[in-house]
Amino acid sequence: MKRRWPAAAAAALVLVLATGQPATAAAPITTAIYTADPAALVAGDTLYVYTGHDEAPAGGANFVMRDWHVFTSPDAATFTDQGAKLSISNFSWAGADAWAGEVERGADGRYYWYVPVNGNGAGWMDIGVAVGDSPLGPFTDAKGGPLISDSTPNSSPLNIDPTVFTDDDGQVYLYWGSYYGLRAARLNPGMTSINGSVITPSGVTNFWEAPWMFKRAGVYYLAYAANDSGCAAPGYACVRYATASNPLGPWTHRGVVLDQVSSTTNHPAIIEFKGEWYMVYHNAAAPGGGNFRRSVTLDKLYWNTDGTMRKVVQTGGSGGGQPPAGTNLALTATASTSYVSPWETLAAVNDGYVPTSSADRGHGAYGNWNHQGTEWLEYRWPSARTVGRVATYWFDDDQGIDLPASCQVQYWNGSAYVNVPGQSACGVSPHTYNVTTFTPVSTTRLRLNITSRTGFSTGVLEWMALPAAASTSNG
Ligand code: FUB
Repeated sequence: MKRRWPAAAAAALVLVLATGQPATAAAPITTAIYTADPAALVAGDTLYVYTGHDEAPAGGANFVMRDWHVFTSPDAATFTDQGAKLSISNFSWAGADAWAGEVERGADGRYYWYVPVNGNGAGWMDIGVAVGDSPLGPFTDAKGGPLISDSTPNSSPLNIDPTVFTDDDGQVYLYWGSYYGLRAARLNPGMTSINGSVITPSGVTNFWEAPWMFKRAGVYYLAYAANDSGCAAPGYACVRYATASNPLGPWTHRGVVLDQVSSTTNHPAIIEFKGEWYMVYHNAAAPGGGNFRRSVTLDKLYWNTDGTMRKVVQTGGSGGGQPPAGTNLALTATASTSYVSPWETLAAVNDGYVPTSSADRGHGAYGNWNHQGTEWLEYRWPSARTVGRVATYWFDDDQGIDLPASCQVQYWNGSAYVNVPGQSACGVSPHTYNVTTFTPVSTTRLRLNITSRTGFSTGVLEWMALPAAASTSNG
C-alpha cells in the first residue's frame, strides 16, 4: 500500500519522443523519460540542461535514479535529449541514487559535473565529481572518491544537491546540502578539492535543499527549496531566494520565486540565455507522472527594477485536460461527503480550480484516506438544476490515495438516491477531466459514489456538474 510520509522525509526520500529527437518545450522538455533536478549551463549558442532520470515504476514510493541526461536547446523552446552522459557506474566507489547535480566550466576549459551519489561508505550520500572536455562529455570520474562525505568536517546532515559558482575573480564556490543543512566551501583551481573549511551560511531563511547560486549586476543570488507552511502545503516545497554582496554571505532572504509545484520536491536552476532569464524546474505533470516520476520544464523569469525576482508563472505544468465547456453548476452548490480526511479540503472539489495534474494540490484536495470501499461526494442546490454531465478530476497523491476502481452518479428523485439514467462509463484517468454523460435529470441533489481500488483510498481535485448541452446555462 502506498503510504503518506512526513514532510521531512519527502525530499530525501510515455511516450512520444526517442533519444536524439527534438521535443517542443513549454510543457516538459521531454515526455520520453521522466526527468528531475535540472541544472542549466550556457556554452556558445546552446543551452544545456543536465537532469536526473526518474525510473520509478508507476505507483513506486521511492526514487529510482541511476544516471543523468543532457538536453540541448538552441532557443529554450525545443530540446534534444543527448542521452545518459553520466551514470552511477562511472563512479567505482558509488552504488545508487543519482541525485541532483550541476556542471561548471573550470579555468582549464574542461567541464566538471558535481553529483550526489550513495557512496557505499559510512553514512548515505556523498558528492562526487566527473570531468569531460565538452559540455556533452564524455565524462569520467575526476577524483576516484568523494569530494564531500560525512567525514568532511562540518558537512551537511545530507550531502546532496551541489551548486557550483565561479566568481569574476575566478574563485569557485561549492554550495550544497539538505535536511535544513546548507553548507559552502571554496574549491581549489583544480576543481576537485575544497580550499579551507566548510562554512554554514547565515540568513538563508527556511533552507531545505536544492541550492542554486548565480550572480547578476554585482549581486549574488541563492535560490533554494524551502518546505515551510508559509509557501507550501505539508510535504511540498516552494523555491525561496536570498541575496548577498559576498559569495559566502551573509544572506538576506527576499521571498518566494516559485510556488509549490505538482511534485512534492522542487528544484530550481535560474539562468540567462540569449537575453532572457529562465527558471528551470521540475514537476509531476507529464503523463503518468508523480513524485518519483517527475519532469523538467521551464518558464520565463522576470526582474523588478530593484533587483528582486518576480514570482514565476508556471505555464508548462498542465498534464493535459482543460475543463469541458458549459456552466459549472457545482460552483453554486453546497458540497458534503461521507468522509473527508481532517487534513484535506472538501471545498477544493467545487472551487473552479484547473489542476495541472492529479498530484496538484495547489488549491487543496478532497481525500478520504484511510477509508476504503465506497465513499460519496454530494452537491445540493436550493432549487432544482438540470444536470446531464459531470466531469471529475481525480486526486492521486502517489501514496495512500489512488485513482478509483469505479464510480457511479446518482440523483435525488424526491425520496431516494437512484442511479442517473443512461450513464456513460465513469472514467478513472489521471491528469484530466473525466466526463460522464447521462440522460438529463432535474434535481436538488447529485451524488458521486466513488469505489476505491483494493488497498487504497480515493480523492478528487474537481468535480464539475454540467448541463447536457455545453451552451445551456442553468446557473
Ligand atoms: O531527486 C532526488 C532529490 O530530490 C534531489 O537531490 C532533491 O533536490 C530533490 O529533488
